[in-house]
Order: sequence, then structure tokens, then C-alpha cells
Amino acid sequence: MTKPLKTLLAAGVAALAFSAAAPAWAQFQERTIRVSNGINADHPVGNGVTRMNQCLAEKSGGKMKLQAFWGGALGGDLQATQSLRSGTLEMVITSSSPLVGILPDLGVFDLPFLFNSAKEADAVLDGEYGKYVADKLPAVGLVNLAYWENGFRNLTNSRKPVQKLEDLQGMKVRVMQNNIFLDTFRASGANAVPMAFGEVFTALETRAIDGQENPFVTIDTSKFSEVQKYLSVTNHAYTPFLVLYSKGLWDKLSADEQKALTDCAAIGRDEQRKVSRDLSAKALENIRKAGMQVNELAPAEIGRMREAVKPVYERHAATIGAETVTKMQEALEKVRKQ
Ligand code: TK8
Repeated sequence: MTKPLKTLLAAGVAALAFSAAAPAWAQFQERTIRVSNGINADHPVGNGVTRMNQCLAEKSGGKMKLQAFWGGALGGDLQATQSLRSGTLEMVITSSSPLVGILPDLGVFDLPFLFNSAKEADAVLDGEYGKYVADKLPAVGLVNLAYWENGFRNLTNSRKPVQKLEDLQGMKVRVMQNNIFLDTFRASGANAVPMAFGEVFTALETRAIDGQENPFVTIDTSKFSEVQKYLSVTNHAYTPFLVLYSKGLWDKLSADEQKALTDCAAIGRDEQRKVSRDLSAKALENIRKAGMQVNELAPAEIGRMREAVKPVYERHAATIGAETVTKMQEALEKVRKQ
């Protein structure tokens, strides 16, 4: 063996030995990842972010950190998502609903009374179907790390108890910036007003609008009980949170960094969903204690609401995408058989 070859080989062996002995976080850089949130820090998303952060610290040897901003401090959900697309912000945790203008397929999650239980939602979102939708996001400049939970949505208002469909007649209800929610509430007889989440509290307080709809934990942690009197348990839709990363910035991460983020988002998700579900009953209790009147709706009335909004499915199938809707129906059938 010639001397230069020997030296080369030795160097190669040394390099191999070095990489094998190198700490697992060698492929990580110091990164502070900003995360925009519309909700407040005491929402279960806060627990999820804390858990995700611990996980990232372990995997990256303390190099990767999430820095969360709350209460829309970095702008509304849609605005923050656009910042991800232009590569000026790393992450946002948002309901999928305001993003239908970016990816119409996301509208599938807004179809009224789609999921019957959290178990169904988990199975569909964490399974093949969730991946099918998430795979469409890179084309619009976004990467979904996981589906977290906002939850089943319920209606609040300051005017009167809503116990049946007719009570909604002419009521000014804020909906997310989303045609399916708009149509659902119009079909129910309400005067639906699309609005960004950050403007809702003030709009309720000044009575520019009568009501809004969100899950118990969001109603509670956003203090809507201070400006709303009546709550109707409608469970009319389940909204997932998307944990989104900017595709442009994602492509600049190492494979190890990407894997850590994906793995830790799933660990954060499990914690976030657990807290969300544990807290839901407590949130309802807080809402009651804050002086709101809670109305459970008779199953027959919920049935009438379901009937009234049925045409929404037909009207929006083409916009959402026929394949996306059909695949959802198939996924649900499969889950319901299990
Ligand atoms: C929070 C929103 C909110 C959503 C809405 O950022 O807009 O009503 O339900 O929870 O994503």
C-alpha cells in the first residue's frame, strides 16, 4: 500500500470513528423557533408547547427552542400563516379553518357534524387521511408537523338562550373566515359574520355581534364568558389545530432537526390532547361559575340542526375537492366499523 493511500484510509477511519462517537446533537444548530398562537398561554396548547420544548431540548442537546407568542401578538392566524409562506416566521399553531383560501381541501374539516367523537377525529387525523391532507401543504409553502386539538365547537351569545334552530334566526354570529362555516350558520338562519379571532372579544363586548362559537376551553381561556351570557352545547363541528412550519425555512434544517421537530410535535400532541380533554369539563364549570347560562340541547333539536345544514356538504364538495371529500367519507366509514 502506498503511503498517501494509507494516510487517506487512516483519515477516513478516524473520521468515521469521530462521527460515531460524536454526540447525537451534532447535526443540530442553535435555533430559536418562533411560534404564533391566537389563543392564550393557559390554553392546553401551552401544555403541548411546553412538552414539545422539553422533547426538543433532549433531542438537540438544548440547541433547539420554541419561543411561543400568545393572544395573537404576532398577528392573526391567517396573517401569521402568510408569514410562514414568505419565510419570515417559522411556526404557527392555528385552526385549519381560516386557511381554506390557501388550501381549499382543508375545508373538509369544517363540514358540520363531521366527527361524532374525539376518538373518530384522532383516528382520521393521525391516520392515512391526515397524511393525505398534510401532503398537500408543501405545495403551498407549509409543512404540517401534527394535528393538535381545538375541539368540538359550541355556540355562545349575549341575547337569549338558543335551544332550537329558530332561536338562531337573525342572530349576528361571528364565524371564522371560512365559507363552510359561513354557509352553515346562514343555513341555520343566523346572520353570520366572518371575522379574525383576535377581533372577537371586542366585537362581543361592544355588541357589534351577538355571538360566536368555539370549544369550551377556548371560550374559557379567551374570557368570552365576560362578554357572553348564554352557551348552547351544540358540538356542531370539530376543529383541529395544525402545527405548521414554514416550508422555505424547513428546507434549511438538517434531517435530524426535521425529525426532532416532527417527533416532538407528536409527543406535544399527545400531551396537548390529554390536557384539552381533561380540562374540557373544568372549562365548562368555569364558564358556569362566571355566570353564563348553559343550555343542553335536546337530541331532537340537534337532529333538526343537522338536517338544516346537510345541503352544506353538497354545496362545498366541489370547492373542497371531490376526492378529498370522498376519501374522508371512506376514512370515517372505516373508523366507524372498528
Ligand atoms: C385561535 C383560533 C381559534 C379558532 C377561531 O388562534 O378562530 O375561532 O377556533 O381557536 O384558531
